[in-house]
Amino acid sequence: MFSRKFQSCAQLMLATVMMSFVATAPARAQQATAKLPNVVILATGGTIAGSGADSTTTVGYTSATVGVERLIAAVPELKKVANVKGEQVFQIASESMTNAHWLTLAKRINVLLASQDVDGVVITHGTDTIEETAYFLNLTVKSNKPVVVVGAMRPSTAISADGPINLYNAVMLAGSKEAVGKGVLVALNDQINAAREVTKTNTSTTDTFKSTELGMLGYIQGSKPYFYRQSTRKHTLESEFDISKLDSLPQVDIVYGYANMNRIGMDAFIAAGAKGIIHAGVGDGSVAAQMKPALVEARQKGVLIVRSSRVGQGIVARNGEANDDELDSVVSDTLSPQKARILLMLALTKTNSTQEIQRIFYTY
Ligand code: DAS
Repeated sequence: MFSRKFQSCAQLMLATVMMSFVATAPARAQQATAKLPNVVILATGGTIAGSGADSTTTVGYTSATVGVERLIAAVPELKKVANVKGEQVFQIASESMTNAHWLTLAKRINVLLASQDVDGVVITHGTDTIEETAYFLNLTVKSNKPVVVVGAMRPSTAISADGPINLYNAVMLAGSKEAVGKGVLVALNDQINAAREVTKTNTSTTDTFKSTELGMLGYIQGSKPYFYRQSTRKHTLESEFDISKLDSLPQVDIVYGYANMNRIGMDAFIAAGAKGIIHAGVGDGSVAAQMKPALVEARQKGVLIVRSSRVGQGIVARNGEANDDELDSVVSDTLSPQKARILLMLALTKTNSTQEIQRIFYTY
């Protein structure tokens, strides 16, 4: 069909194209990598780094045993969505998270995000206090770059472990433009939640993280984030809190409300040096008659009182179930007791004024 001469020309051209394709492969790979965002994974432990006796162990496993490099190696697909580097910041079950861990983590994140070589950060974390760490970072990270906190409800050794896909989604989200400026995000189970509202709602199921009535921000589907709302409260760059020079936080404790409660716990916290008390009252932050003298005496000692609620949803109304003007107390708005504790600790690093702290609770 074709002359021999034409065939040899065609073969020569094909060989030339192939050779140039192979020769430029490293540059193209470099170019492709250059296009991917740079995401740092800060590992702190938890179930996502946990291991069980066998593949059916989904409770009664050991948390915080797998290192960050193994977590990354277990998900080679991460390379498709980001250039990833890992740091093992701690290796703990998150029920043991402390204020000191939070200060270390927030300071490290702020150093990383100040670098133009870092586009986003992922924190792998136990699920028990993921909502608290995320909220603390929401108030202390000084960048609008994405910060995504991720965990897992099944250990890495379990059948259908949720850690690998959660980690993949979190890294993708942390490298995405859509997540810029959204505040600290918690991403598990293909859902994107805001740090302020998200909470663990089930002790063991993979769909445990929800923002219940105020709603999650969006979904992750097919390696892409889809946002449908964003938080209306200030966070990250808009936050007035600066922890860069802090090496501790004021002691704030939580008193849980229940029928027939007494003041023993509250008095003990204050005797041990608490500068603030979160009163997690029943209902709309109600104060039992037998507790009122304890609150009055606490205020006389200069201890700041925040009325929160054990209920979990809704606004704790100022001067509703108690006279806050008379008690000189603050209401937590919609913040859970555990998140109200975080905000009060940070507020007390700036002021003891009840009026100022009430403004802070209506702002964040
Ligand atoms: N103990 C839990 C924790 O580390 C395990 C987990 O769910 O991550 O928070």
